[in-house]
Amino acid sequence: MIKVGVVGIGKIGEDHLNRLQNRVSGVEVVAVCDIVPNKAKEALKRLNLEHIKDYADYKDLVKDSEVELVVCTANNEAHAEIALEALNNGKYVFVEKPLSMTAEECQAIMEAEQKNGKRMVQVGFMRRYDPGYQQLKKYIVEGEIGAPLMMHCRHFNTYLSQPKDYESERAIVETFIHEIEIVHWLLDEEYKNVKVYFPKRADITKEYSKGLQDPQVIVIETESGVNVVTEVFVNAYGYDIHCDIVGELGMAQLPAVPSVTLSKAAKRSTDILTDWKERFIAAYDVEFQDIADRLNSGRELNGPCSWDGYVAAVTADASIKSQKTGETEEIKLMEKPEFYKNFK
Ligand code: ISE
Repeated sequence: MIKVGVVGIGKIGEDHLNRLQNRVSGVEVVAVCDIVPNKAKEALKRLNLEHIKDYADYKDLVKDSEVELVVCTANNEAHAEIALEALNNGKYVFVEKPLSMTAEECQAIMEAEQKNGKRMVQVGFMRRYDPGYQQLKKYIVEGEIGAPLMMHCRHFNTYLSQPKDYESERAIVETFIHEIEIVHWLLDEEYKNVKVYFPKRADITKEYSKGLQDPQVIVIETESGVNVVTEVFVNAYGYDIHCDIVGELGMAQLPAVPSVTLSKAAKRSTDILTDWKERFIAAYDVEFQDIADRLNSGRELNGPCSWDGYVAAVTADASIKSQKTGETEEIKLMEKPEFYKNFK
């Protein structure tokens, strides 16, 4: 039984707490912590988990000798600090995406992990555990569509579902970061450069206080020359995720979320999700179950690792630079440490 401490009990933190305690087997949440007084307490009450220890300071949670795995769902800016504290105390750590806000912090996390001599970090990029993306990966690996040549992704969030101070950079670091990671995993090759285009701005952006550019079109070129075009639109008609891969022999497309067809008033329609949390709920369950099973049986973690978090951070930085310069920006990675070379 793996003993878990959850740091950060916001929306996704409470979700993970519930998932770990009620849906994943072989884990037990023994402690929680939130920087906002009473926030964790209220969540524990809602979930009927008042017996769980509630720390005011995450450092005390990390030091708790019962805690073996720290689940970090605090705000993005705090990820690196919490991950480092966990690693320096020899604890496994699951960090929600992004691993951290800067590539330098990701490097520090990798260094601290390596000092432990084994894989200790998993990043919450849950899409790898979604059956649709797994099928896409299988088709690529088995050569079903031949060598991939180009990709078209869409990451659409529901109209006005983001806070009014949402910024163009956040659309990269919080939203597009998923495509950065999943495409890197699907194609299994490094990126060369990125260019961000600003198409005609949606009128609704007038309501955003920090000059949000929405939508954005981002083009990544990989080392072998695959072109990956992603449309990011955080004020779209619903939560809609697309991923099409065109290869030399065929095309593979991520399926839409199944929904009953309603025929009425001489029309046929199907629903589109509106809340992103519903789209990958099952993928999160599978990811945490995999972590629990591996740790309980002494096997190594094998999901998105800190190197993947670093690649995502460098690519996000280059994308943000391109937003500002309007130019194609290079994606320059450090030499991959030996330690990470065998991880897929
Ligand atoms: C959000 O910030 C996330 O983290 C979700 O994983 C993503 O699907 C969503 O589109 C983002 O806005």
